[in-house]
Amino acid sequence: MSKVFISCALPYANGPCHLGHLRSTYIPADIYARYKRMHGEDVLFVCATDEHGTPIAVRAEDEGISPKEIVDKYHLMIKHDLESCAISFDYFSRTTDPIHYKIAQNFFLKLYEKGYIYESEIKQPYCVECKRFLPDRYVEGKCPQCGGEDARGDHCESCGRHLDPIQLLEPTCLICKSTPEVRESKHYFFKLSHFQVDLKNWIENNQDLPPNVRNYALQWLMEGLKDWILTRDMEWGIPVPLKEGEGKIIYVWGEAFLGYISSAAQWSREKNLPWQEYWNDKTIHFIGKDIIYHHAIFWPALLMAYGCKLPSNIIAGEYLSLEGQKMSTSKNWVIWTSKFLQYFDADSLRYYLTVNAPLNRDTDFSWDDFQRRINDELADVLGNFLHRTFSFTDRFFDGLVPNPSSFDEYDQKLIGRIKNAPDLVSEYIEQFKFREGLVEIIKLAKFGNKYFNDKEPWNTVKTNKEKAATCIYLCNQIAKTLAVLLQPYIPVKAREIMKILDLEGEKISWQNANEFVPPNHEIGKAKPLFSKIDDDVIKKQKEMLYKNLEGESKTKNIISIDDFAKVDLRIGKVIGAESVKGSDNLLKLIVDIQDKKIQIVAGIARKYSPQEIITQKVVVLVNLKPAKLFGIKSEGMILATEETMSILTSKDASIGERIK
Ligand code: B3M
Ligand code: ZN
Repeated sequence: MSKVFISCALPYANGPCHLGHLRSTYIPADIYARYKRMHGEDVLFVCATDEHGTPIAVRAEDEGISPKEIVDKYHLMIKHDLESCAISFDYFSRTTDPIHYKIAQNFFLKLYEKGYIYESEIKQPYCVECKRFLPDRYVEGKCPQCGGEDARGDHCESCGRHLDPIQLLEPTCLICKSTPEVRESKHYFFKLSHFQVDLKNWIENNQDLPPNVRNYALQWLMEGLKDWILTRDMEWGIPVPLKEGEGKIIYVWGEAFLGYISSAAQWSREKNLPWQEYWNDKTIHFIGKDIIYHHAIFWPALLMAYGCKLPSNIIAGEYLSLEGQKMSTSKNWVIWTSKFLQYFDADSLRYYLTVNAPLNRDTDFSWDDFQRRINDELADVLGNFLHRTFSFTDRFFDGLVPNPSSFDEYDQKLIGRIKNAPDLVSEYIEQFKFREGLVEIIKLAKFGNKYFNDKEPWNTVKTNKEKAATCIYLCNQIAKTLAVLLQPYIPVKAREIMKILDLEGEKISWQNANEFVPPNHEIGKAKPLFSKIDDDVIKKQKEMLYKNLEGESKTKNIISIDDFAKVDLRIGKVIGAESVKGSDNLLKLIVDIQDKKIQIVAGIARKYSPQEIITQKVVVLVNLKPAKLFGIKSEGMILATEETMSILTSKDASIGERIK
């Protein structure tokens, strides 16, 4: 049995999974893995969360928690998201697993020993305030190439170029905003340039590589490869396994790839089977197109350096936009998987994201188009065909697949379509043309519907029952073929169809998708499999999505530090409190702010009684224009949250202290 190692790009454990991830990487890989298994190949399908890197470390610092807390949370979330979409990994691990550390460190050591990793003293931004070097995202500034404002130490958002952090113009430390100085630091470099010729040969001779991967890779090779810095001065990461490298960690892209192997190694340990056999037979990486460089250049070079077999293929899914606009998690212009699955099932998502466009083309998720395809294709074509076939079998043939009589030319044509279908779809899937394969399956269902209409079994059942029997016999055969061929695409629904056909227990393989169910085989009752999506459901989704954008523009209402300086906030102590007659909301307070005592009417009575608020230290806005509430003068404002009306307090601050 031939073996195949299939991997998906490792999602960073700093956010949940969204539809873009699923479309470019996870759904296509899963279709492929499921298909291969059904085709009788021995599959090892792995992934893991990528848990290092500066975005995670920076975020942890921002939130005042440890990176581990962040990755623990998102590892579980991502795992859950992918499981909910029926992504059938054999193993899903994490790059913080001790096995991964060991494998990554051994890999580094071996390259070092072989002379492919060397040391070099380089200039790096260093923050004197924070007393540390500032790798990658820890330093921000203007891009030296395009002048873009939001460049990071390693990357410019505006022009997409890879940057050297000391080239940044007007650099500032992301954490304390001070200007870093340039200091020397010793780092480890990978001799990528050494592999220029070998890589070029590999890419040129690998006819299987899809054009997008090939063309990008060749373009970079033409520009000439430079050595890669493989270490960072920071804590969060895998320590460099050398005495002289103490305090340094391996750059996230220098170890994340090993996640494919460490995940497989854990699988091996549990199953007591060697993952290497899979890797050496055939390895296919599924990735998003933004990391073609890493997978087509950097990773193969690392493998060459180590002396390991190179991947057989790299499949790079292109981007998904949302309602015609680029997806953006920071702008909340995104659909999260878990949110989507609150309203729709995973198979409808798998269907839509596959049928929508070929994988090697950018495409758009639009709610209207989603509704149209589900309603027209899944419900009207597929669902309708199956439903009428099963109900007819039940109603007129006691739930038994009828005995056919002779086949006419039309029947023969239909039989031909069924017999051809598995090979046809197979050919597409083998070429990673998942959409084309799915379209073929839907075409078969469409053909089935037309056949059913043309044969009019509702008439012949009364006039010529043999004819009706032949028609329904063949329709059940189409149903079976559809159920098998749909397994890789919409596994949950496909299994439900199998269940109605009472074929669940059988060994279903791709090859027997076109074997006929024998006459008199009893099937179950029809039940609605694909329901239509109502207009208001879609309307509601669109409203929710566009509301995200409004929220975004609200928080974008930036004020300057000078604007903020106008706001005089102080710590005050409540020294008098009473209810306001005729109001359930208001309390009349006297607040001591040290240089004077002021009277404030505060809308917090539903939350606090006068007894509860008295003697509390609160945050007071003291330079608010005085106003009258319920006829009582109010000279300031107590800060409290909007919904839960919790007052902001401070235990340690002294009365009268200014807040800046
Ligand atoms: N963690 C995610 C990305 O850049 C990155 C993939 C690693 S694959 C070894 O899409
Ligand atoms: Zn700093």
